[in-house]
Amino acid sequence: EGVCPQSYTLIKMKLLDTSNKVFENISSYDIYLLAATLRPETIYAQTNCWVLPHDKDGNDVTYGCYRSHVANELFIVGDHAARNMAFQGLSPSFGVSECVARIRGQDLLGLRVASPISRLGELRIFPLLNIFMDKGTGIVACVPSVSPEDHIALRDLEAKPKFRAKYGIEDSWMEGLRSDTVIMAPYKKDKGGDKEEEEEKCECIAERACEEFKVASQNDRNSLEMAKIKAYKISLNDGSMTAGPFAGQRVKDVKNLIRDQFIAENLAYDFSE
Ligand code: A2H
Repeated sequence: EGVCPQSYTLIKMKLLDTSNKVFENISSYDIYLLAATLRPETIYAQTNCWVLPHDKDGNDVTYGCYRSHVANELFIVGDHAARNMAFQGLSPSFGVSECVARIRGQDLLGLRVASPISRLGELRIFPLLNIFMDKGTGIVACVPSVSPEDHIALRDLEAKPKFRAKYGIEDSWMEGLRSDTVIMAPYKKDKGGDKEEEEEKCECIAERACEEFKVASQNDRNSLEMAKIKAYKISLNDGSMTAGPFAGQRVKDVKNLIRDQFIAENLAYDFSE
């Protein structure tokens, strides 16, 4: 961090529910949430969007509503991202970011966004407590079939009615979310004592990795880290696409083509920090 630049893709998601009075001063704008991802090719299987409602001490977290490079358009992002975006063509003028309103992460929970890349098309915003506001945009696209962090956070939310209630997430919003898949890869797991390996084709890579490393909740940070490394490697190096126009092709070969296509279609932006 700091030394080595990170290259993200920002996925553009239009906010659909803006009737709440927290949006009253900006309701004439088209408002987009931007999620930062290293794996744009997985977004076909995005199931929801994550924001941070409060920090570790329970203090409210806020996002800025920043004017974009296009008239009448706002981007909801963390302030750290907004500063960098102003130098990357994503603000009204070079180096200048203009925040027209602030919105609490908490006030975004449960709202719907359009995610035209995802198979679901319309998604809800859910809380994730492991978001860093100084990384990416502070908004994350949830792809539970590929990302162990996303899988386990979604499962925690599903399994804990009190947790859901605390953030106003309705039970019916959780239905069927985890079944969407996008990458198939051979999953090899050590059988235990001997060196023999079991190999199977797998489309639920994140779930398998969480099982293998016995990740019980999103608070199991050590085992989750191992699951993340394994799932990341397998899905990228050995995976093939099962969704989208490049279905059947190797992830490695088409990853950048898919990203470039999203950018050409104005569904995503390049972003580095
Ligand atoms: B990735 P790195 Cl399918 N705080 O996107 C916490 N996590 C964040 C974040 C933030 N502020 N901003 C982005 N991220 C997540 C997809 C994905 C991702 C898949 C598999 C692995 C994976 C869907 N979620 O990341 O610290 C985003 O999740 C594994 C590392 O900059 C982003 O890519 O290396 C990744 O972490 C960026 O992490």
